[in-house]
Parts: sequence; structure tokens; C-alpha cells
Amino acid sequence: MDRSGFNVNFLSNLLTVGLFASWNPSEQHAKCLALKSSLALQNTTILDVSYLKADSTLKLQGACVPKAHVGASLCRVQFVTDTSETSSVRAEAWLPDEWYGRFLGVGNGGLGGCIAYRDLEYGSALHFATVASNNGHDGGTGIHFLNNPEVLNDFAYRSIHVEAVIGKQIVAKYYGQPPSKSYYVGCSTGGRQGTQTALKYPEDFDGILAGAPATDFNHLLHWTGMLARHVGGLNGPPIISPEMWKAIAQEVLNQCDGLDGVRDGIITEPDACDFRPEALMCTAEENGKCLTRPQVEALRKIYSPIYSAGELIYPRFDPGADGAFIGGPTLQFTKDWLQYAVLNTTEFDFSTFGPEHRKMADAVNPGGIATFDGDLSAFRDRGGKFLTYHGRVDPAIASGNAKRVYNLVARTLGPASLDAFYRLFLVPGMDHCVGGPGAASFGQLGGTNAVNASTHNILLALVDWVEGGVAPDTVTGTAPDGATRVHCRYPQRSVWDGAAYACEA
Ligand SMILES: [Ca+2]
Repeated sequence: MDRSGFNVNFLSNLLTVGLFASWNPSEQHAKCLALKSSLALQNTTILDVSYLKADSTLKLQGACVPKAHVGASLCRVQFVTDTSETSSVRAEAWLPDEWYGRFLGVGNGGLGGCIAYRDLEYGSALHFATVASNNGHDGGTGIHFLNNPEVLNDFAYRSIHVEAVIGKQIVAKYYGQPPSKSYYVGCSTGGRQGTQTALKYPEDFDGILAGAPATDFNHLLHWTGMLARHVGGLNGPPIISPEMWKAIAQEVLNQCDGLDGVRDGIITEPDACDFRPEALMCTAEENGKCLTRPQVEALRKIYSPIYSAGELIYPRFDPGADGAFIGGPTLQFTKDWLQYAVLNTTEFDFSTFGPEHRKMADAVNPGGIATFDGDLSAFRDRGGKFLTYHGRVDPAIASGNAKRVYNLVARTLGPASLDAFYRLFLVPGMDHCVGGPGAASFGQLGGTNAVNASTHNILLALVDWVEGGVAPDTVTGTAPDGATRVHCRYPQRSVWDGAAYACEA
């Protein structure tokens, strides 16, 4: 990645930090291999150390992906840290030759289990010493949680702490000095991990970027199961076909696209959309192009929040999000979580799934997974900065949950505004973590990095905030067609002024 693209703030911060490592490839190569015998870390075994050349392909064995791209020349340190007598976290550090003095921990996805190689590449190419882990188990299923509460603990709160504690020691040994600042990035489960880390280990990171956080985890998985139950997808095919979902998506746009002032295929504020599925109801014979009454009733349910005895359990499915996603691969997370983590059993009939399983999950709350706690005071008071974002057509995690968590933090801590340390950017037209028709590329992990400046790259914006005290007012995203749009921080609103979107308090 070209350094010349960085904006002035970012460069000036680098000069202030002044921690460029001496950079001589053959020297770095030798220093790297020397780590094999010189690293002595608590509860940790060094599995391998290798020097990787820039722009090369790394073949992987036993990983979730067969290969990884290496952007910058770097030292790769693979290690495993025992976290108890029955659990361990396997991880690797990618230490770029050209290091700007910063540490970066990265998260995982789903119930994984998978070292995030693209994130390792992304971070190291931006000159961070970057560490990723397997989250305490290998692969994407929950079977490893069965009869193993310590593996659950790694998943729920410990693996990122291992990355920080052991990773920073590896960095200090290799470069001869500790990192100047430490950052974390992750999305989905990674967003939950970042949130959990801010709550539980506030000293680990100076800046945390938590995308589409899977916070209130038990309720999220309950909602995922209930959506499938409503559309009949728990046992067999859903009652709404993919073709019908396309017709529903069109009708949602017919009713709500124009609410923001522009018919552009994007609903800026889905919470303003009072979608009436009855508009598509069959007036005569069912013909596959209109909705039956059970289908209308199912839509009424998914577009309503889940309440229990007056308590909000989880927000509604966002109008505009892809309904065909319901009952898809993420439903397995709900089943695995209930079976292996909550019920801890080898036999579970998922067809019986219902509200009583939420109560069981709440009661057990394995590993303290919930991550629904507004007390970020320790992280705030140590000067930490928290950036979060959420796509408004995210079918995997309702964007209403991001608002809900923001307001939980606000009423727990009590300030008029969280702007001083916590900012949430809502991204119209963005799917889960990345993608969608909106201006969904802004330097978040997994997304393409359209413009390498802190105005357009939320990771660099976090660096500017932590190191330069310049907080991002907006984040500019780039759409698939190259168009850009300014995204607003909650609770500001995105308003069309006749020519462009602007943010209004
Ligand atoms: Ca619109």
C-alpha cells in the first residue's frame, strides 16, 4: 500500500511518534529467524518463525482458507498460549519490516475458530504489527464448546487479551521497543470481542474499532432463530421463496426509498419505514407473485422487535435487508450455541426451538458471552477511543442493536453526548460488515480500501483520534460505482439538501 496516500494528519502523527524500525531486508530476515530461539513468553510455545517477502502467497495448512496474500515484507511468528489446563489460543504475529510503532489486534467471525489472514495482511500493509488468533478453537462450528468451559472462556473474552498481552511482548522483543499505541479491529463477532475487551481489559488497547458488533449475543442468536421460525425455515424450506423476497424488497423500496428525499435504492433511516406487507397480499388466487396471509403475518413478525414481558429482547429486522438471508448459514450458529454452549449436550432437537431457549441462554450466559453492559467508564477514563459502525441493511445483526447499545452506554455513563470517546457511524445501504449498494467501503476490515486517508478510512481515522486528538465528525464511504457519501455519527441524522447528503444534529 502506498504511503503517499496518507493525509497530513496521519503523516504528522507518524513523525511525532518517530518509531520507524531500521529497514534493511537481509538484516530484518536474520533478526526475524533469531526470534525462534530468543522468545521466552509465559505459558507460550513458539510454533514457527518465518520471514515472508512482500507481494507473495502464503500457503496454509489446517487453516480455514488455503492461502493468504502477503502485502508487505514481514516476520511471521506463530505461537500457542495455554489459557488453562484444558484450553489454548493459537495465534500469529505479522511484523512488517517497515513498522510505524503501532500494535494491532484483530478479531474473528461467527463461532470461529479462523485466523483472519486478510486482516493480518491489511494491518501489516498499513505498517501495524498485527496479531490474529484462532479464538481458542479451530474451525467455524460450536462443537468445541461441548464439555469445555475454558474453550468457551477463550471465545467469550480471553483470546483477544492473549493477543494483546503476548503479542505486545513479541513486538517489543523484535523491534527492541514496545508499541507506542495499540489498536483493535474486528467486525460481527469481532465487534463483540472488541466491545468485550473494552469492558473487561480496558488497558489492552488505546483505540478500538468494532464493526457490526454481535453484542447481546444470546439475544442475537435467539432473534436469528426466531426469524427462521417465523418464516418457517427451522424445519425445511421457508414459506417465502427467494423470488418472493425480491418482490418484497421492491415493495419495501416503493414504500420507503423516497422517505429520505431521494429514490436511489437506499433507505437512509430504516427505523422511519413503516412497511405494510399487506400491500402485496393476494386479492384473488395465490399465484406465487402475491403474499398469502401466513406470509404477511410472518413479515409482520420479522419487521417487529422481540419483546418479552415489556422488555426489549432484540430490535427488528431492518426493512431493506435481504430476507432471503433468514434461515441461511448463520442459523447454524444458533443451533450450535444452544446445543454445545448453553445446553452442553450431544443431542438437541432444534425443531423444538422457541422463547424458552432464550431464557435458558440468559440463565447460563456461557463464558459471560452476553456483552451487553454500558459501563465503559474504565476504558473512557484511561483515554481509550471507541469507534463503531453498522450497515443499515445488515440481515445478520439488526442495525437497531447498534443504536440500542449506544443508548445503553449513554444512560449508564450519563453524559449528554458520548462524542468524547465513543462514536457510532450508521451506514445506509451496507450489508453485514461490508458490501451492499451503499457507500460501504471506508477502510473497514474485509472491505476494499477505496481512499487511503483518514477522512475515508475509519482505521486511519481512529489513529488520528488516538494520536492526534482529531475525532472523526463523519466518515466518507465509497459505493461500488465510485460515488461517495458522508456517513453520520449517531444520533445525528443524514439529510438530503437537494444536492448531497449532509449530517444534521
Ligand atoms: Ca432513498
